[in-house]
Amino acid sequence: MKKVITFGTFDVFHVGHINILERAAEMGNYLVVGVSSDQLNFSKKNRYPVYSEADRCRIIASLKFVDEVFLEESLELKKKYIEQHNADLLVMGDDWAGRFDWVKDVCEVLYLPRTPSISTTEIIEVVKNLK
Ligand code: C2G
Repeated sequence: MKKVITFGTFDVFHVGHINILERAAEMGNYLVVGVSSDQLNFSKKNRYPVYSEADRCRIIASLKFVDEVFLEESLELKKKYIEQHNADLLVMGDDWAGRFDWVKDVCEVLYLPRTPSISTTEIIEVVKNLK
């Protein structure tokens, strides 16, 4: 059995999120997703997500190719989360390329290409400018 783990905020859920989660799931037999907490998001991006962490976890947990969801409280705890879940492979989008290579002693690390032309930030801007 190959366990895959991935992390993200998944705020204002969109097709780019589906694409990476689906591709991550295809890399193994079991997919665990660490959803960034509201607090972690604030510390990274200086704003709270539009959707609460409870709602974001519920959305991700409802996907047919996701087996398990937990809350990611800190980027520095990545190795601990990987070990706790016995993950064999960490998958991230390539906007994070190289940034998690430091966990390579506990699991494989793979960066997949992001889906072009879609992001939560862009959706927020489009909605703001709707007349
Ligand atoms: N993603 C993608 N294509 C997009 C947008 C996002 O493939 N057009 C991927 C990102 O590369 C990431 C995942 O979707 O792997 C989640 O993206 P975000 O919600 O933006 O996650 P982020 O805030 O970068 O949090 O510990 C890592 C962090 O929690 C990642």
